[in-house]
Amino acid sequence: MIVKNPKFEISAVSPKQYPKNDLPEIVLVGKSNVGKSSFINTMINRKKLARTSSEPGKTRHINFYNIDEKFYFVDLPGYGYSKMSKQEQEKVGTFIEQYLLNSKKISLIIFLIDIRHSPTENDRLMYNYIISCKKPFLILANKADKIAPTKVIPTCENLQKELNPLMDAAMLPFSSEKKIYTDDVWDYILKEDIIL
Ligand SMILES: Nc1nc2c(ncn2[C@@H]2O[C@H](COP(=O)(O)OP(=O)(O)O)[C@@H](O)[C@H]2O)c(=O)[nH]1
Ligand SMILES: [Mg+2]
Repeated sequence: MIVKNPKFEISAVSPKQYPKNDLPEIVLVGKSNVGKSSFINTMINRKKLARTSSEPGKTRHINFYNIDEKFYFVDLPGYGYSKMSKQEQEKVGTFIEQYLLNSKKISLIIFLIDIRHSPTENDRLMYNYIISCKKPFLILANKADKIAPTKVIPTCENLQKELNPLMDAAMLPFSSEKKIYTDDVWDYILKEDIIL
């Protein structure tokens, strides 16, 4: 898909500020630094629309990016930021869960993990939470540029087995660094009628 006019719309701190229209939302979930904001920039082919690098001061902000008035990419705060107190991390977790639970417009949850590592404890908690939301979701094994191209598919399969032994969730590799696999993700989004 060619994105023509992506716009940053709002950095919401409370549900009152969420956009008041019926556009579907594609939500990015994953630990801090896994590449959520980079994913958005890569998909829309813009360098800096979504702010990258973790900002611990902005952990309660949900950023809405309006993509050609067709749908939103929603950048949720990352969990597991190591410099944050446990208490603060728990608050972030609750904040993320509240959004996932209450938003009626989520059409896809994109769950990012790092292709180089086994899912963390927090990843597993979040994965289980996402399953309990009963909404469509896609797992992306990000930073695929960091491993040899021939290892990408077998590594994805292993990660999928670890996280989802039934292997019934869709999983694709991704790399913002190399900007490969973007067509696969667009194909998935369009094929599954996530956006119309
Ligand atoms: N090698 C590589 N680095 C990436 C990739 N995606 C993101 N990064 C880097 O990882 C860091 C965190 O990315 P960011 O998008 O801010 O992560 P977020 O906290 O999940 O939003 C930045 O330094 C990015 O340049 C990727 O696919 N490959
Ligand atoms: Mg980010």
